[in-house]
Amino acid sequence: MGFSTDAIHAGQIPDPTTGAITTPIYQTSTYAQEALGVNKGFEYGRTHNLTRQSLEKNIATLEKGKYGIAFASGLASIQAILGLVKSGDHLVVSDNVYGGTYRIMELIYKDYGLEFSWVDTSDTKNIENAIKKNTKIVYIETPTNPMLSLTDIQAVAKICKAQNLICVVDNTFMTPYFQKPLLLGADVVLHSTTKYLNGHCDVVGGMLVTNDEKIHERLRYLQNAIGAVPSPFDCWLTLRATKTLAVRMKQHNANAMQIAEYLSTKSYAKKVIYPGLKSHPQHELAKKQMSGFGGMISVDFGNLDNAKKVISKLKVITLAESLGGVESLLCHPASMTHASVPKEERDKLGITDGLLRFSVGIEDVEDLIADIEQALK
Ligand code: P1T
Repeated sequence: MGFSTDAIHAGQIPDPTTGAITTPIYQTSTYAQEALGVNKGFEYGRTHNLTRQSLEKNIATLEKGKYGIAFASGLASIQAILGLVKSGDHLVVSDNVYGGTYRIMELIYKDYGLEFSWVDTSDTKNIENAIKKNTKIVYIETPTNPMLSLTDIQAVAKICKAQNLICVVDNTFMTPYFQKPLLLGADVVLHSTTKYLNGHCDVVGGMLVTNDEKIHERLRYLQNAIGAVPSPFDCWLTLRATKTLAVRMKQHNANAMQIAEYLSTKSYAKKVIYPGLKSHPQHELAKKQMSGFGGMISVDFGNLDNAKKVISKLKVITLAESLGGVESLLCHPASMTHASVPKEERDKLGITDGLLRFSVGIEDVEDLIADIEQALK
């Protein structure tokens, strides 16, 4: 089936009682059992929920995976990934990831005996050099948040296969509409469904997708044992949202391309980073492993004062954490999403005080450009 047909139908179960076309919100914490050990396959809300199962099947289908495992947030799904390894194990991770990913690994799980090597995974040699005897996982974000640096998923998956390592790809920025890591050889795809998959800034959620039986079994166990599961209502909202993922992503992409091109002509913008621009150092890789460039643009305005001026003048584009919603948002990574990354690390990565990250929404692009134009003036 085509992407949109799957998005609209996969995992959707007409209600067996009434035939309701929309999967209901099974808002229940438990289920009646006919006798001891006799039930309909549903025992307790943390373990089983049909709205959640529908969402899991839906997103797994879009990612070309067999199994989807839903979580209460993107970070809860990252916690589950860390449950695939144990104290003394080592992970190689992209040096520029979402600040919260850095925080849970370096500032929390390191104290539980996990080791992390933070490397620039845009050069796969750095990954090979960082792999040690106790390495179990290579974890990449591509494009990275917020520098939009790319990693060659196929090349990393090949390294992982050869050395029996688990390759995890955070596909939050691209969504399966533009990038399918499992088809490129990755073992697990990770999402903050808070972002494009839900797309309306009204749900916090996470999802893991895999084709690997054993990894699925362990993740399913962790989902229930840790208990960071999403509510039935949040699953229902996200299930509703994936139906329009294709049309939204096309518009995010078209708007972002136009805005990135517009910003590239403005001298105020010292550096415009967007994988769709020829000036992006990995534009060729972007064309190879992605079928679009997404809705995220990062712009360096030179210094904090300039960045503050832009922030204060924008009217339609709103200053806020998060991304991937229909409304355009603006973020100052150094003080917001990446505040838990030490300043010297941020400086090394290019997350300067003058850097602003645009999550380009699907409003009329003329209005967005007019908003930016009046702010730059
Ligand atoms: O916020 P949460 O749903 O827990 O997802 C965490 C997460 C994971 N991976 C990526 C690439 C992310 O961008 C995020 C969350 N990011 C933001 C809140 C942000 O504004 O960048």
